[in-house]
Amino acid sequence: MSPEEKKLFIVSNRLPIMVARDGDEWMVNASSGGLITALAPLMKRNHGIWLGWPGCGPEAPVESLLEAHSAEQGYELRPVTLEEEQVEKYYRGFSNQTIWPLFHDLLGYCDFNAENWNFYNLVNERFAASVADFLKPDHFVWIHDYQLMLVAHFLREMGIDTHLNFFLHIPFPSCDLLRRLPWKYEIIEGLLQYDHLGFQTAHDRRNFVQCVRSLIPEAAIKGHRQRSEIILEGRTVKLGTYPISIDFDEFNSFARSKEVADAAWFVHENIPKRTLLLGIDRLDYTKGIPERFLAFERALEKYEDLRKQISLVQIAVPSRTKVPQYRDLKEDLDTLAGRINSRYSTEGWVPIHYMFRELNRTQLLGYYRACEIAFITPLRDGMNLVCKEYCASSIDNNGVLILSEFAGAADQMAKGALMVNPYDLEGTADAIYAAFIMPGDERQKRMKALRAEVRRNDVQRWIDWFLQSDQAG
Ligand code: GDG
Repeated sequence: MSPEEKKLFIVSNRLPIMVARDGDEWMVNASSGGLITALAPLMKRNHGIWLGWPGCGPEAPVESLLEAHSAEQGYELRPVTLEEEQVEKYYRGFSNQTIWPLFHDLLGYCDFNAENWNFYNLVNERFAASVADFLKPDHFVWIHDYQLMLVAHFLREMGIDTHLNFFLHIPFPSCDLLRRLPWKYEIIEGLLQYDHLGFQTAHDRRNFVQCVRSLIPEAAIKGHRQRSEIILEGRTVKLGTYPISIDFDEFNSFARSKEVADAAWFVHENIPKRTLLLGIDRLDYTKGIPERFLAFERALEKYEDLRKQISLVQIAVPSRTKVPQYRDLKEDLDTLAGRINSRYSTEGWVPIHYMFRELNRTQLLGYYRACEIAFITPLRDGMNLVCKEYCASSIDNNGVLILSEFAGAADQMAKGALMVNPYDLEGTADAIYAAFIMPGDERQKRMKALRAEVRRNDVQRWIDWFLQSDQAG
């Protein structure tokens, strides 16, 4: 049976919904985020199963809530409920305070805590047990992301030899960085229990191969241009590069709707006669928001003709608010935006419009359409879907994209975007000015190239690549 004929069985830390208590009642709320945005359309078509944490513990009547929601969504949602201590140590602890910063090259943020590691194992084992409960022979099992790197290991321990696929949404670090992790062998050996590993970029895949070469010298490595294979103890693990993307057509057509046009008009009506520079990110230290504010400040300092002519609109979506480093970042940004605004604001002009909130989809596309320049400068990012969504929504081909060279998307977008090193404030300030003065025909040429790239390599292509590579050879 080919992967296309099978039923998709997606496993991820979070379900695409959250169950939460509202007074005496339990509510199901749809969530947002890169993975959900990418997979939901396919799951609906395929009537698949999605297994993950619904955001609550075993006290919620989760089965009945999800049954109703599954019928609505068009695919089955299966919960792995977690106790608060598990969420604290597996998710906020090991996943988000060890793996997340380490894999984004930010060693200084890492907390290497043995108890959190134990909980990471325990919860991965629970996920594996739930997969085993629902697994059928016609399933194509596709496990996602850094929270669940050990699920295959525990399934193998249970004697399950089903073909297992994994996709890593975040970068894979260099060997020098991974070596700092006290549990590096367990992570690498655990990942090698999958049959097929997908990475966002060739760079991530090469980093993984280097780690295997250095830590497991008995592994044989065969290299291809797009793929590699690792042969160990008689098993072959396929490695591929699959840059994730978006549903181009969906953004392209929704961006033309009257409601989005109205939302875009509203944005400019409130900040009239300015060129708008847009940043939209989860509030996360990997996204380079303080550096972005400083580069913007440097641009105002260096290029006087930008003053009163340009404003930075930064939407910071609340994220991981219980992790101390995220709360600190929020405070730092509040101070920084306040300092820059007090330094430069004049009557009728505020340099930084900074909002700590989530937008609905119409507002999100309204901002994409209204803002003349997208300013997307992560210090490190697995891919970054916001930059692709901005291009797909730029229906008049008039937007300019400033993009960090450390986003996974840089490989595909470098030809049309103005590429920057977010640590280089001077160079980034110059890119802001270059975007501001860019002639219309050059904007059009660049944005057409970017839109063609995102249209060609859309999310369906990503899924096809992954499924077909799994089938090939
Ligand atoms: C991880 C990796 C990788 C954002 N603000 C709002 C909103 N969003 C949506 C965007 C986009 C998604 O959230 C963010 O995706 P990103 O890719 O930019 O970033 P992460 O959340 O860090 O995602 C990343 C991704 O996984 C996929 O593999 O690209 O590198 O870190 O879709 O539209 N949506 C709504 N309101 C907002 O205010 N509705």
